[in-house]
Amino acid sequence: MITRRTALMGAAFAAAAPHAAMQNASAEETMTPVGDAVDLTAMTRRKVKLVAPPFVHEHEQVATRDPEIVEFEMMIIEKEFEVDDDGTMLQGMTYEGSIPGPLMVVHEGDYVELTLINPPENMLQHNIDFHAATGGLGGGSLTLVNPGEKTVLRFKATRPGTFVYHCAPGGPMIPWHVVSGMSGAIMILPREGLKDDKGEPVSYDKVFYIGENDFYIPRDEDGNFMRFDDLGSSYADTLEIMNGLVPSHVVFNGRAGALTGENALKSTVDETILIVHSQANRDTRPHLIGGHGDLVWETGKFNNPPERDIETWFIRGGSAGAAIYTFRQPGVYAYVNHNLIEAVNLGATAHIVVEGAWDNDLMAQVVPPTPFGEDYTAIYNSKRALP
Ligand SMILES: [Cu+2]
Repeated sequence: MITRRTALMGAAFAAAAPHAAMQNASAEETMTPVGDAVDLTAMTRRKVKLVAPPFVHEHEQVATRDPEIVEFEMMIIEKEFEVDDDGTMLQGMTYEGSIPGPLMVVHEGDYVELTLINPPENMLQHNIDFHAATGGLGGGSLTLVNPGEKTVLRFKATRPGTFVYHCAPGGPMIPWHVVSGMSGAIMILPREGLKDDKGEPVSYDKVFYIGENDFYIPRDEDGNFMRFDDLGSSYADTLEIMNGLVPSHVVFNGRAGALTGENALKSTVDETILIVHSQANRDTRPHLIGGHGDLVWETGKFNNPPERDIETWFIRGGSAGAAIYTFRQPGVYAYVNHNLIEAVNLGATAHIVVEGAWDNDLMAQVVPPTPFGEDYTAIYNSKRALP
């Protein structure tokens, strides 16, 4: 449960002394629900070290073990990020120092046991709300940690799918922490692995984890992006831009260009990729230019059969979706948010460089661009004439 004081904390933060207000409410003031003890001593425990996006820690697709307690550790890091090639800086908040936070993978029936650490160097109170978890604000009410505190949350992974997790410390802190980078995703696989639309098993060779963010960086009177000394001093101006609902940046994995050029993702013809795409705050519409979603769990929930042959899929703000695609042609594929203004002008583009042999049956250039010799003038003028 969240006390009145905790709930009001966000409002208090809007006042003049932001960080003092943020650090006043201690985790002790939240009421911890206590039920009958659960004996999990017979269960196997396994520690998993998280890997920074766009990659993911090693995992089985089909579970060969009985359900177990999977232990993760995440440290909350407040730090400044460069979000584009122009040197625009964001006062960011992160799980594990990356935007998005790392992708966690377990199987249905496993227990997730997370140690969440808020180092004393941080300025603010944080927590974690797992959309995959049941009760207690997704764990948010049991994980509120001040700088210098840590906590351990356990929840049972009962629903298979890809789900967002994000910080939700109360009031206006919630959207601010989320649009400052504090979100990530967890994938709960069915124990028997993924199934296609007909219920047949499918597997993937690799996972790419794309976390999309909308950033709201204020501009000064000259129109230049502002840079702030710390989180506290960035809050008021950032809130004003946030409330206008027009992001300054829409990016994959923390910055424009995080997954393009030298940072492009790599694959090969015949390789099957699972793309997990999360957006904790705002709707988006992934599209693989020159390819498709062979199988798409648009809502990310594996108990529902996937859709086939999708051109563009929709990720609702506050959710994570999953798509499987096997590359058939080599080349550089752009994976974009198909609001093309957001993709091209605001940053939401990734590249996947695919090696392999070109298949002329699927596509061929029959005539390369050539100057035309014939006189099309009469035809052109007739088509151009006003109706
Ligand atoms: Cu936070």
